[in-house]
Amino acid sequence: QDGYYLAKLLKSKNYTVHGLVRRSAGRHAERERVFEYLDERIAGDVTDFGTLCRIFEQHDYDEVYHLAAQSFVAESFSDPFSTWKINTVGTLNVLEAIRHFAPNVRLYNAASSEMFGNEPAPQAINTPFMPRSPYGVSKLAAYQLVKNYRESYNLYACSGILFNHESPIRGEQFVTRKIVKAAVAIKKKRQKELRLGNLNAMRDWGHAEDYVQAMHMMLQHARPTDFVIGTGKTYSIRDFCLYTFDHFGMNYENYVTVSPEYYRPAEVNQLQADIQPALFDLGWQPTHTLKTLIADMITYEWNNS
Ligand code: G4F
Repeated sequence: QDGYYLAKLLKSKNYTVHGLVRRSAGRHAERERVFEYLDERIAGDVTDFGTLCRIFEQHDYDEVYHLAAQSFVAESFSDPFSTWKINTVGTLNVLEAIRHFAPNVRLYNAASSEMFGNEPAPQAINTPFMPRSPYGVSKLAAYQLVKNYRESYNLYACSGILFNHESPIRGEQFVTRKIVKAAVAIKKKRQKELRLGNLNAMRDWGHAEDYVQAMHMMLQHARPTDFVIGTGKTYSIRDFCLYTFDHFGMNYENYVTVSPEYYRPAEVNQLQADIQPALFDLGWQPTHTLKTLIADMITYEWNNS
């Protein structure tokens, strides 16, 4: 999702865009679509240090956006080892390869609001980090590595602590796409119910198309600086269901059931970004509200399912 919107943005600014793409046996339409704006696909994997070194040795990049991750929080509880390897060792590989072969590159690292855990909302850049999942821990370690490399080796390396960001092409396991997909399928009489986990968790949801603008702006900033990026608003999963089903004149309570299988061993209860520095120091602001985000997701789903 983020790679797609970022490549689209960079192409609109006349960049040449290369994408590091993991080899995959299958080719399905949605996966292919995300490559639409790439000038070149470079086969590779962030867990493979040798390949990264070779890539940075052979190309003279100006900017690097490190978005590669095992980004599904629930999966990190069932597979913490690969989460750690991809998210933390992967970031270390990128940093080491840049340090040795491309020390003048500007690096953006995708950090996450999951790093805050249950610290009280709103969360800001100086809020303590208390992650509640192997995913959050892996992202926090990567965040600290980026900071450490910036300070130790004078690299232009910074992290965006991004709150949840969604879009029509969000992965289907994430709760927003799952809800939108189900509401459309129910309206089209292809599905009868939707099983979810914790409806009371609250998230600060923005549109990925807005958030890639912030990534780009961070790399144009005079000094490498970490920023919190969100909308500053928070809503529950229940609210998201209510607005989505309401779009079709349906009451979500008639279709949504709570199933313990979707509960996590530990939950992050409420995320809400303090976006003052993003507004005033970075000059970025979101253009979407939760309702326009949901409308965009519904339109796509309705036309493509
Ligand atoms: O959509 P989610 O899976 O996203 P989550 O866990 O907040 O993580 C996302 O945002 C992070 C930024 O804060 C990113 F770093 C991360 O990579 C990812 O993009 O779940 C959102 C909430 C959770 O509280 C979860 O418990 O929805 C709750 N939920 C309730 N029922 C469910 C479900 N989540 C999923 N995926 N599926 C359910 O059925």
